[in-house]
Amino acid sequence: MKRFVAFAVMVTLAAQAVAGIPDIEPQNNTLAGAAPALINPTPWADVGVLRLTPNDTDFIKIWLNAGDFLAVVTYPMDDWFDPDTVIALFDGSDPWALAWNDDAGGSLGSVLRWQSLTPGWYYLAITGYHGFGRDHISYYEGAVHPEDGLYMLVVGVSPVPEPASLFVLGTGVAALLGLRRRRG
Ligand SMILES: [Ca+2]
Ligand SMILES: [Ca+2]
Repeated sequence: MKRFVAFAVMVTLAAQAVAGIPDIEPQNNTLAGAAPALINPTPWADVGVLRLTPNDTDFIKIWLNAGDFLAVVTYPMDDWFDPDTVIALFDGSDPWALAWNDDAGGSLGSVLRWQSLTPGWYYLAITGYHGFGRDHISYYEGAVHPEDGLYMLVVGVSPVPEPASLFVLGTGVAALLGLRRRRG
């Protein structure tokens, strides 16, 4: 049974790794049309190769639990500089971004790290650079930009260890030690 469970977990992980983050066009240009939904038991990470075309934006829906850390990286596949990406995270109701980034690490790619305080669906937006206003939804919906090319998208979600689960772990370790002592 244990062996079967381990096998099932391995198959599931492999399937997720192969599936990757798909490029869904053209309906993902607005927050309302965001696709696909990324929801997995935490911690998880996934990667995809997506294309930005002129005026294109990619919205991706992501589920975050309370306390989850979201990390996002875009890697412009033409020598770190093309396409010049801008990324932002929205909660679905506030037009102002929870977090955003344009250029990171000496490239024109973008990096974002953010912690969720409430569980829910969040919306990641990726578009081409076209001036200022990068912290507002209007920059991403109806964007007008010349960027054209492939970028690698890496998304990772990691949980904060809960005091409750640490307590359970601690109790388990204490029980094991107790068992050992009794046997020894
Ligand atoms: Ca798009
Ligand atoms: Ca950029």
